[in-house]
Amino acid sequence: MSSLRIYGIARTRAYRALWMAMELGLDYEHLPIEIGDAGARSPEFLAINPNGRLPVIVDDGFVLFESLAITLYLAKKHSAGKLYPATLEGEAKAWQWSFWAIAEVDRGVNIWSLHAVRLPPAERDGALREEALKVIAAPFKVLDAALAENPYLLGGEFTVADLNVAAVISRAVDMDLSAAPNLKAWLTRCLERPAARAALALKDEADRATPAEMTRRIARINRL
Ligand SMILES: N[C@@H](CCC(=O)N[C@@H](CS)C(=O)NCC(=O)O)C(=O)O
Repeated sequence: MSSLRIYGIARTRAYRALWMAMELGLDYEHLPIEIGDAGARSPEFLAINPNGRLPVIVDDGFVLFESLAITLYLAKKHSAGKLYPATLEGEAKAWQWSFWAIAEVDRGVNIWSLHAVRLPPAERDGALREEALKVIAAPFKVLDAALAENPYLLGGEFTVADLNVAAVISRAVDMDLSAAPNLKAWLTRCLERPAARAALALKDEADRATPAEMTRRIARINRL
């Protein structure tokens, strides 16, 4: 039995942890728990993650929630000096981009994707979609400029900083990104990595199997 368990159906932010685990070639067990009362809000799951949210990991008895804390932890544990930066400054930059992604673009991309792609067409709200695009326009410009000189966020190599930001905005691949050509090329580069493709395949499969009622519930729970 593997010592790492990743909880959360791949449609959710568990996709980020799955991508990192695959990138690292880890042996892990995936428990595709759903959101809501039968899954992440059940008493058994709340005993592991009292937030009732996904993902959470249990690594040899060590419990960790927050998707990007999970990817940073796994990268540092298994790939220090490679996927996880070797220097103090490199580490700080990886944190910077990770916190930036959560604070600046996570919610906007999620709102956009629900109201552009995931909700049934008749239930999409054009005003919310436009508002989300306005909110992410400035941070996307920042990201595009940061990628003007180098292929990856910390320089010449793909690191956990790229994985975290690309995973947070992965649903932006369906957007018109012509105003941000560096961002677009970098996102494609990141999402074409074999581990990203394998994790995305799980996510797409879970997306396809998600009934409209669940997508409505996601929008309702998260006020998106
Ligand atoms: N900041 C958290 C957010 C976790 C989160 O909101 N997960 C969603 C799924 S993507 C969830 O479990 N929602 C269900 C709920 O809140 O009941 C992280 O990045 O892990």
